Order: sequence, then structure tokens, then C-alpha cells
Amino acid sequence: MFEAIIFDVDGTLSETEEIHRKAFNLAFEKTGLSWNWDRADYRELLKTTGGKERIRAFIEENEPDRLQEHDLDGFIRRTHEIKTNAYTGMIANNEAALRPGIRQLIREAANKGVKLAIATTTSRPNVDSLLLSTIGIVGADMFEAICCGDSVAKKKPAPDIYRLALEQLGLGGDECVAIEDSRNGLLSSATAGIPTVVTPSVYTDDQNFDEAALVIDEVSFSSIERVFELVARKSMRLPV
Ligand code: XBP
Ligand code: MG
Repeated sequence: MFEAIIFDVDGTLSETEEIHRKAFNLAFEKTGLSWNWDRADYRELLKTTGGKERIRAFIEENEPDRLQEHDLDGFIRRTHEIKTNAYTGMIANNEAALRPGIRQLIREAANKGVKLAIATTTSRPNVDSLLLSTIGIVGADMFEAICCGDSVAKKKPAPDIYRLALEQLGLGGDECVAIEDSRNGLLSSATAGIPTVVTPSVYTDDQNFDEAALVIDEVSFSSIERVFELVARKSMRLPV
């Protein structure tokens, strides 16, 4: 039996990327910028993980002259802080719900003594607000390790955030299962040696998930058990 489930957050616990997109646009408006990311823009921009990195990628692509600006990092950091406040405000207004199956999965894992952890690119305030608004304080305390965005040097698809979660859990990758929604996340968890179940989300349903142990719309404890047994018996080779 696997010892822990490590959850991605955005797109996996909840379909939150639309709320992130609205929060970015609110922050741009508050900062007096004419930028406005529509859904098509955002699908592309999501290929860059991390909100601050995403803003920089947008500038590089669309307003390269800004790269010469004095203290561009400070400008990006301040704009991102406004975005994070806007995002957590919308989450506190219960604008996000858990994806189907997630609440039951968390409950079943906890009842069976399976550890729970989070490995996400998003910022800590966003995770805290989402857990509080969807599963409350008691639920949030069930996660033994919550590893977020800037706590590692390299964000997904690098394996750093999943390796940090494994370190905090005191487990090996082959003792755990990761749940992800995006190719960047899958590459991160698979490179960290963790069998991964992918539940594609609204912004990632066109991505390649070849390295996944299982791709499924609604994850359940039994589907994780089944795939873990297959991987553990090496009857399923993962191509990483
Ligand atoms: C998804 C991300 C994050 C969010 C925005 O994280 O890449 O950057 O889009 O959050 P996950 P921030 O690993 O949970 O799928 O603006 O705080 O980065
Ligand atoms: Mg995600």
C-alpha cells in the first residue's frame, strides 16, 4: 500500500486557474496597466509556472522594452502581491470548489492512515485560503507537508518541489502517489520518481500525459490503489 498522496493544487484540488486569471487582470487594472489576459492568452501563458515568472514571460513576449526598466523585479513582485490579495479575496468569497472526488479521496485516505501532502507552484497564501474555504482548518491540518512556490529555486517542471515534499514526509517516491493536472506538474513528479495520476483540467485537457501511471477525469482512492499495485509489481513501466 502507498504511504502518502501528494496533491498538486491549481487544476487538481480545484479548477482555480480561471480565478487566477481574473486576479491577474484585476491586478493589472489596479496597477494602471492596459494588459488583459483572455482565456486563449492564459492557456499559453500557463506553460510558464509561477505567477511572477508568468508576468515576466508576458513582458518578454509582448513588451520587451520593459526589460530595461529599473527595478523590473520589484514591479513584478508588487503587481503579483496585488494579484495574490485579489485571488485570496475571491477564494474567501467561496468562488472555488473542490473537484469531484477530491473531498471523498481526502476523507478515505485519512481514514486509512495514508499521509497527505501538497506540492504546488502557487503561493502559500493561495493554498491556505483554498484549504480554509473548501475543507476548513481541521481539513488543512490533515496535510503533513505543504510545499509551495518560492520554497524551491526551480519551479515545476523541475522535480524540486516534489523532492521537498518527499523529504518532509520522510518517504521515497515509490512509496507515494502524486495527483496532477498539467504536463509541467507530471514531469516534476515523475522526475522525482513518484507514480502519478493525472486528472486533466480545463486549461490542460490538450496536453501530453505519456509519463502518467493513469489519466482519469475523477480520481478515487480505489483508482489510486489499483494503479499503485500495477506500478509496484513493475507490471507497468513508467517511461521516465
Ligand atoms: C499552478 C501555477 C501557479 C498558478 C498561479 O500551480 O503554475 O503559478 O497558476 O499562482 P500548481 P501564483 O502547481 O498548483 O498547478 O500566481 O501564486 O504562482
Ligand atoms: Mg496544477
